[in-house]
Amino acid sequence: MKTVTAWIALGANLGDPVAMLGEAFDALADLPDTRLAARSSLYRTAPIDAPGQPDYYNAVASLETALSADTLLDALQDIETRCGRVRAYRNAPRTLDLDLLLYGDEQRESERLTLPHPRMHLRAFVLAPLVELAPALTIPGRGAIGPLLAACADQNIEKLPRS
Ligand code: A4P
Ligand code: MG
Repeated sequence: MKTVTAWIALGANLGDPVAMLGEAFDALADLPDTRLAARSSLYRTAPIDAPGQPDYYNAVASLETALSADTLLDALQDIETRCGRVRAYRNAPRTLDLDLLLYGDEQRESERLTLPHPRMHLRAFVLAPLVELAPALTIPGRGAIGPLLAACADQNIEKLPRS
């Protein structure tokens, strides 16, 4: 079976975010034709572009998957819905947000799916857990993640000990 490495961002800032991210990792591990290859530590992060919201908890996962990018996005949205996500408005606080960061080295742009994720290279809450798991990773069209993370030094994030 031909597989692709996909990277997923997990985020939550309502309810019990730590429990929610644990459930989300379990749901990713249960996806069909997919192996959960790695999961990062959790990070407690100050909200970006979402003033006044509670802190977020963020993490990333890497998958080896035989699903297409579109089918994978459908599956991520299914998990969000099962975990109680209501799409109120853009950047609304959320029980669970799952974004598809990278699907191999694919680059494409549409309203439904833009790859790489269009804001991932600007966000310490994505880049720090990626550096933890894959320090040599590059983002197609954007460059190496180490220097990109260094450019986000003003963003407040705290790595939590693994439980
Ligand atoms: N979409 C297009 N490309 C993608 C992709 N690569 N991955 C479309 C996932 N979805 C993609 O997303 C809106 C639409 O984007 C989807 O219908 C999909 O078809 P959404 O998840 O429903 O809405 P959203 O999460 O509110 O929007 P978005 O664009 O994902 O928001 P952001 O930019 O990800 O920001 N601060 C901290 N500290 N931590 C966070 O996790 N998250 C956000 C959300 C803001 N501030 C944050 C955090
Ligand atoms: Mg999202």
